[in-house]
Amino acid sequence: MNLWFATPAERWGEETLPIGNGRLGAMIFGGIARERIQLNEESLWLGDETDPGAYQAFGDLFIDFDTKGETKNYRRELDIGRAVQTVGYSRDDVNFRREYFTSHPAGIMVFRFTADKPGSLSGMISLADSRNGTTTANSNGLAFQGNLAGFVHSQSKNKTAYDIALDYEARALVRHEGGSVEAKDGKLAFQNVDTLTVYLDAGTNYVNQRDQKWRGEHPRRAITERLSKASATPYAELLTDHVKDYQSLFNRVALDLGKTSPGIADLPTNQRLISYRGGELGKSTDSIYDGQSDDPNLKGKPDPELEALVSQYARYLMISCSRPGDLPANLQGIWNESNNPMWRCDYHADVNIQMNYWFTNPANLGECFLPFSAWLNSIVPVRREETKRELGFRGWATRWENGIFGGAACPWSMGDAAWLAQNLWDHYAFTGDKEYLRTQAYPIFKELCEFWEDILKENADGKLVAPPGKSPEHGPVTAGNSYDQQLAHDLFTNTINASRVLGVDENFRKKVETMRSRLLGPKIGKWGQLQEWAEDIDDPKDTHRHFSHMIGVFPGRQIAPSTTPELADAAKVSMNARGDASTGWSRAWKISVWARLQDGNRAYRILNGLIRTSLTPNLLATHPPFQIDANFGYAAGICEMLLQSHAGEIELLPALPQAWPNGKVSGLKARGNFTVDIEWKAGKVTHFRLTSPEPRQATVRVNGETQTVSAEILPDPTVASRATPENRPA
Ligand code: FUC
Repeated sequence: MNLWFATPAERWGEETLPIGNGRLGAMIFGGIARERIQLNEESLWLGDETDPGAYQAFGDLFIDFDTKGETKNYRRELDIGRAVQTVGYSRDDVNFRREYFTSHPAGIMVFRFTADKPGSLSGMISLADSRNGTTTANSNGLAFQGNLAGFVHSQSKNKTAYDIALDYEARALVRHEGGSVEAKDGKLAFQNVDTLTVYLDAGTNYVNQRDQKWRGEHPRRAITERLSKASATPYAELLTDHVKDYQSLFNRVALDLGKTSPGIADLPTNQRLISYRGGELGKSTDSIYDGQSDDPNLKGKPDPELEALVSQYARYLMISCSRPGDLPANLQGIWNESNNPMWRCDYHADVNIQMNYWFTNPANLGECFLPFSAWLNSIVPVRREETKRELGFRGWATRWENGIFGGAACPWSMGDAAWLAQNLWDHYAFTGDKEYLRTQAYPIFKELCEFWEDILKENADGKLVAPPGKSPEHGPVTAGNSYDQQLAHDLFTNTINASRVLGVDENFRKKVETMRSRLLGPKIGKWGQLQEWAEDIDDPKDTHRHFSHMIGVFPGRQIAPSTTPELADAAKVSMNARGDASTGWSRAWKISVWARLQDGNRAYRILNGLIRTSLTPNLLATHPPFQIDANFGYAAGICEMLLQSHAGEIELLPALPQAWPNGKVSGLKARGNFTVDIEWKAGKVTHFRLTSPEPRQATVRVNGETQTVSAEILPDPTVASRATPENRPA
């Protein structure tokens, strides 16, 4: 459960190791003479209601240590079983140790520096605003504050200023044992200290309420309160509370895909990646993670523990960047060091944010999904207004790029909103939480159906088709693209089901049923492919990273080998033409698509290729600098390979590859709020268990045969699945 390195990180995003508590995040370099801790807070965004703006870096904490002598036994480590990062080394017979964590219960970050000989720590602490604001210091700590007025992201074309400018503030409180600490020129000098503890917090005045103009109280009061409370708590207690809170989520799933030989499992993570790829140990890893090329001549060493680690790492990352009450994970989760980040580090709604959240429920992190719902509900009023103003339709739509104030950019993309709504449906389908469905999801479904009612047009054959648009993000602008058609079908299906479950809107439901039956459906084209466009124009040489006509296979459920075998075969033809290699998130999606098409070996080959080519040494997925969707999409793929529940039954090991003949998994979730444990040997299920908080039965497919199984009653650990619209505290 560890990522570890024998050297400090040099490159942000590729070598630094992330920590976070949902709201606050940091990337830690672990430098010996200079420690750099790069800081983020989720709500530090530029933008307004007409432009997504961009997510911003917050600042950096630097610690310069007085160092003399030779450093030995350096080890930098992230324990994802406890969500604690450590750095250890020795010099002149003194052992130095650092510990870093971000506590969700205490709401702050804690960094502790110790040595086993008293008085060994001397140096200087600085705190820097990413916008060059002034830092003030007193003997207790450091602080900076500012306002985002005057900053504009380079992609915000017609903007010289945004209508919204958030206030922000960061504070570090410093405590020490032994020696002395004093303020000096906006920094803190520490001399002959035994133990140094830094408590850090940052925030903005953002609230997710449009009627409050997106701004609430200045963050200073909350920051000061959290810091004084945390610094008055014994360190051991802070740490214990943090680990307990983290493990209450993380420990729900255990995954064993087979044993790795100790010689490989013990390698530092960067070397382990080289071994996995079949490269030469000790060599630089640079050429490995270019995201595209995979040298088939390199025979990598099997490392099933790494394959499982990458999946559990996704759970670590999700717990660290998306907790109830927070904003959802953006393109980089919460970690970003740039004020002009790639793709605004935003919420892309034509696959990326949806992919971030595909695995949360299957991987038993239902609570971590709630920020997605809260964000989506918060932006609806803005989206509705712009839709009415520009398109004249009821309901709402969005565009590919989205921010936190409802502003969106790029062309209108009709299917995007229905795709976002699909995640909401899935949250209900997994948790069975009707209150959630009634308050957070169904109102969105209903309004989106009205939008589709307004935009669908009858074609010459009497079928309903979406207006001209793009199939993300390539090809011509045409009517009735599979992207839109499949998503309308999905939305209508979810709306029909939801209105039945809630016992509401019978007449409306009938109308939606009629619309669904009249939709132009999936078509098989001249080379046997599943058509991406209404016209039979797919190019068999097209290897574009998006393959939006597969939404019906995964994450949707319109096309499946058991229900629509011809369409499933056509999907295989298209996916074969698209090929396996692509950028990280595209590979990740392919794992799940092939798992749904029940080809476990193919899914495995893609998963293997993703690790070989698309992970940087810190196991984050590259799409320079990195993009977290592929980490999350990878975990979704593993879940789909081991368990599926979209087709009315729970299927165990639907796409198990030969590479994992023996293994076990516990704690995965199936639709209907079942928790599932599976053990297998020689590719066959040898033991399984279904639990549920309520007495209920399920049809379970085990080794090709179905059986009716009564679940054992077990309380549900998901504490916060009952969501009310989150009023995010400033
Ligand atoms: C979509 C993708 C790009 C990138 C961006 C953030 O536009 O096509 O590859 O992932 O989102």
